[in-house]
Formats: sequence, C-alpha cells, structure tokens
Amino acid sequence: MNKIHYLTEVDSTNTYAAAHFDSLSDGTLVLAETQTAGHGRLGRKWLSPEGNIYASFVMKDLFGEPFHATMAASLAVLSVLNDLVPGHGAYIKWPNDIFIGARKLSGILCEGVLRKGALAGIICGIGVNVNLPEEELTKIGQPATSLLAQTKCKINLKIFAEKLAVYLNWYYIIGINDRERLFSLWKKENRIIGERVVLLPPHGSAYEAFARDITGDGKLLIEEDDGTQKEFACGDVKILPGQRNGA
Ligand code: BT5
Repeated sequence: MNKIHYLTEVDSTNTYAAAHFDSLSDGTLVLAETQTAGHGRLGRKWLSPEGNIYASFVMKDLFGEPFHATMAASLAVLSVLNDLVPGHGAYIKWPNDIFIGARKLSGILCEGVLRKGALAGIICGIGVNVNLPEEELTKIGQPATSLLAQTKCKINLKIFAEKLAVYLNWYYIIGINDRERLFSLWKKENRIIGERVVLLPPHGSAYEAFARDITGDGKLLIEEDDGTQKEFACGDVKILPGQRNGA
C-alpha cells in the first residue's frame, strides 16, 4: 500500500518532508495543492499555483548517491506519463529535468537529510506542470509547458499522484536491488548524448561542447572543440537544436 500524505498549502513539500522526516515512514509521498516557497536548485523559485503536482518522496534506504534518487524520480514521472498521456514525447534532460520539445515540463530536486552529521535519507522533490494554463506558463523565466498546454485536456491530479506513488516505490525498489539496472533504464530515456550543448557551470561562464556520454555516477562526459574530454558534474545544460554529432 503506497502512503500519500496530503496537504493543501505548504511552504515547500521538500521542507515539510525534511522537517517531519523522523515521523514519516520510508516510501511516503508528501503531496501539496500549492506551495508558497517552492524551490529548485541553487535557491531558485519553483512556481507553484494550484493545478500541478508538488510532491516529495521520502527515501530512508541509502541505496546510492542523491543522483540515484533523481534517476528513480525521473523514471517514475515518465512512467506516469506513459500511462496517462499517450504520445507525450517527453524525455529526460540531464541532470534533473523532464522536457517536451524545448520546454520544461517537470523538475526534480533531491536533498539529503542529515542526522548527527551523517546522511540519514533523501527527500526527492518533484514538480510537474499538469493543468497549468498557457497564461501561467509565461510567468516562468524559461520556456515551460504543461500537460494541459500539450494535450488541451485536464488530468485528474489524484490519479496522477497515486500512480506517481506506485512508480516511485517501484523504481526505489529497483534502485535498492539493482542500481546498474536503474542507471541503464534512466540513461536510455536521456536525449543528450551526441548533442551540441551550452554548459553553464554554477560559477564561471557558459561554453559549448558536445555531450558524449553519462558516467555511472551521473556526470556528463563532454568533448570540447580541441578534442579534450572532461566530466561536467553540476550546472545547467541547454541543448542546441540541429547540431547533433554522433562521433
Ligand atoms: C528544478 O530546479 O527543476 C527542481 C524543481 C523541484 C520542484 C519541486 S516541487 C515539490 C518540491 N518542493 C520544492 O520546494 N521543490 C520540489 P532547477 O533546475 O533549479 O530549475 C528551476 C528553474 O525552473 C527556475 O529558475 C525557473 O526558470 C524554472 N521554473 C520555475 N517554476 C517552474 C515551473 N512550474 N515549471 C517549469 N519551470 C519552472
């Protein structure tokens, strides 16, 4: 039986789940109708009006790095889309996004919970734009989309959330038992290998390179124009359309 903890309004489901980590059982999904302080990476804001999914999944089994939790969450969102939105065309965009075309549909933020200075668990935050109308999407600072904008159909959020809880637990179990399998399932759904990309490190300026591979610990292997290969561990990536090079 999957556990869903329903909230109406909250500051952030991630903040709530971290604050209640000890009393929430492993595999619980905290779900809110709206967030007043939804956040992304590096303190960025996550726009959180009613009509979307704002959820945080509690993982107490430390089966890998926080990045493995992101993998499980991305695959769970894609599985829900496969069930509810035939022909959705969504894909994973390294490191933590789900896109349709060049627009962001969903973002994932996994945060560690510390106890006595050691990692005790991971809170896996998931935002999905489900029934957000076009006029709300324009308030987001980058190209974004929703399932409503894509299909012109409203989706029942309760059904979405229930399926999400099932698939999160499913990929969590896969991760606990077979991390390699989780990684290969996740890697297959990425659409970045062979693409020309702009890399934006958290500190420093943007530069272009080709994305060549994703390493087993979730880093992007890039090739610069002089042929040097290196790992890109964190930051933002933009795929440049029409410049694929499979070499
Ligand atoms: C993310 O951050 O993509 C992770 C977002 C995680 C949100 C969930 S909601 C439930 C849980 N509780 C939280 O407080 N957070 C998690 P990042 O890669 O840093 O992207 C943030 C950027 O996405 C923003 O700067 C905007 O440009 C854009 N953005 C904000 N709201 C958006 C939305 N609703 N849809 C699409 N893009 C959005």
